[in-house]
Amino acid sequence: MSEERKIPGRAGAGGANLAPLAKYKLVFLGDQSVGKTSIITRFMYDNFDRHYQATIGIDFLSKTMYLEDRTVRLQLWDTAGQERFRSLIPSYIRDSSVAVVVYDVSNKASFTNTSKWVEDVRAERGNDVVICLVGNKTDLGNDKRQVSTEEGEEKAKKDGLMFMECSAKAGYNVKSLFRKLATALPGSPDNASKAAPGASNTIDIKVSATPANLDEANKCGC
Ligand SMILES: Nc1nc2c(ncn2[C@@H]2O[C@H](COP(=O)(O)OP(=O)(O)OP(=O)(O)O)[C@@H](O)[C@H]2O)c(=O)[nH]1
Ligand SMILES: [Mg+2]
Repeated sequence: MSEERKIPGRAGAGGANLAPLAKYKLVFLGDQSVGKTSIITRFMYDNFDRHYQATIGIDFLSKTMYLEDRTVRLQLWDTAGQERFRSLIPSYIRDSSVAVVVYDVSNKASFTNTSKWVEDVRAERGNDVVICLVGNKTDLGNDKRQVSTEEGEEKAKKDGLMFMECSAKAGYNVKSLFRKLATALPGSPDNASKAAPGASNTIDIKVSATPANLDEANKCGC
C-alpha cells in the first residue's frame, strides 16, 4: 500500500530534475522494552500497540522520505533488546550510517546502559556515524520519570550525540526525530547549513511492503 502526495517544486513523473534515490541504513538499539519497535511503528503506520511483543532477532522496514531538496530511502533495522540476540547486532551496526540509541525515561538502568550501546557503535564505526540518543515514553509524566531531560541532554553533549525525547504512545516528537535524522544524514546539504527556521522539510509519502524476515530483506532491492 502506498500513499502519494504532490510535492511542490518537484518535477512530476519522468521529470529530469529528480535527484537519484539515496539509501541510508539506520539501526535502532537499546535495552529490552524501551520502545524501539513502537517508535518505528509510530513513524511507519502512525499507530501504537500497548501490548508488548518482544522483537525476535532483527526486523527490517523501509520508507521513502521526500525532503525539499531530495528523496531518501530509509532502511530501518529494528534490533532486539533481549540479551540472547546481542551477537547478531554488531554486523547491523557496521552497515549503518545512523544509530538511534533509545532509552526509557522511566527506567534509569536503560539510560545507564546507553553508554554500552554507544560504545558498541563507536567500536564498529568510530566517528563515521551519526548517533542519536532518544529518551522515549515522555507521556508517563514526571512522577514516573527517572531520567530528566537535562541528564539526557548532558550525556548527549558529553558524548557528541544528537538528542531527542519522544513518546511513541502519544506520537510526540516521532516525526521530528526522523526529520532531524534526515537532516543529519551523510551527504545532506542540511548537514552543513541548517534549513530556514520554521521550514517544513519532510513529507512522508511511500511505505514499502515489509519483508517477513531478514533473508527477504537482504534479497529485496529497497
Ligand atoms: N507509556 C508508553 N509506553 C510505551 C511507549 N513506547 C513503547 N511503550 C510500551 O513499551 C513496551 C515495549 O515497547 P517495544 O516497542 O516493544 O519495545 P522494544 O524496545 O522494541 O523492545 P524489544 O523488542 O524487546 O527490544 C510495550 O508495551 C509498548 O506498548 C511510550 O512512548 N509510552
Ligand atoms: Mg522491539
